[in-house]
Amino acid sequence: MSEKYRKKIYRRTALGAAVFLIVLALAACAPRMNRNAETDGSARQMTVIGFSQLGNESDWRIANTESMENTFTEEAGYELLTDDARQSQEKQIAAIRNFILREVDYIVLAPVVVSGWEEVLAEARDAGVPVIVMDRRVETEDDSLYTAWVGSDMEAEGDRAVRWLDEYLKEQGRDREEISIVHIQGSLNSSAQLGRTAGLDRGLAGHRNWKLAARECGEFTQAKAYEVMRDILKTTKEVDVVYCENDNEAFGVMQALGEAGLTYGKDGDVILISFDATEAGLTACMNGQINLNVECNPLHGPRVEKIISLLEEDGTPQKESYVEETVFEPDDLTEELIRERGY
Ligand code: GZL
Repeated sequence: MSEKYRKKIYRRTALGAAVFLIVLALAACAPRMNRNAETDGSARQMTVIGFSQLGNESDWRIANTESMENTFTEEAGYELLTDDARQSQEKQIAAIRNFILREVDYIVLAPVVVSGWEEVLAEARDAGVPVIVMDRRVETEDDSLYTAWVGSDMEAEGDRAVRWLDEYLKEQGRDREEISIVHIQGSLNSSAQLGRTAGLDRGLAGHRNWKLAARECGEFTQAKAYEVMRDILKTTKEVDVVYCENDNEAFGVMQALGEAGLTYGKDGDVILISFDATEAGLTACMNGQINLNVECNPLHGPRVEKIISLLEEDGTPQKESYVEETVFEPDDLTEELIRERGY
């Protein structure tokens, strides 16, 4: 081999090695597409979940996010990408598109409102990314746009509250007197608000003596519920019942009622009904500040994982899975029971 040719071979080999090292360095900086988690030297295939969470507006929502984070851990073989949309559907849609680009294995969506999802869900379906809808519902003509839904029957929750109020007023001998009801709604056009409102509306339609004194949106938050209840009480103090669509709204309503000199709960002037049955909500109920707390269970992490595990084994999950739920009155509750419930 001539000296000239040997040098040529040497130069090419050195150049090739240099290019290889540069590519290696660039790959190390590339976004994480590698799905293998190195643990004790063995590579393991990770399942990547893109989770579009609607916000962190309430104790319920925080418990729901924690349930997902506690379930989809690296130890369990998952990479969980959580996006908090802060109540914005636009942000949720952008997050879903980002998850598609990142080629996640599954998308979990907690939708802030029921409508406006067709286009982005079709993009996910066409990209071959299964979407599991969790908690609130999406309304769509084409149910091929999502693989499965798991959550609560919000209309049934509303009906349970109305049935309880009917029986409670009968026990109190007040089933013939005019009952003035203030309704503090959750985030409008969310399936939670639509369902719980539908339950109350059926109650109002079925009881001629029940009158709707006011209906305002409390956005599932304590601050907004306090604000709207305070303003309602400036126009009337003739309030027999306040129907709050979640615990955080109930806390705001309590503050406004107290400031207006009205008592509430088990031995108070005003009957207080709430939804969620969070730890703080049940504690208030146990203390007699809330007359009825309707359970809405946020611990969907394990329920979503069951769906994903089935899909991983090429199984077909149930299209819709409803969570079994109950209601709580003050005498049903102890600190131990509340502690054991996990949220
Ligand atoms: C209900 C859930 C609602 C809760 C609120 O499933 O979507 O949203 O009732 C939460 O506390 O903000």
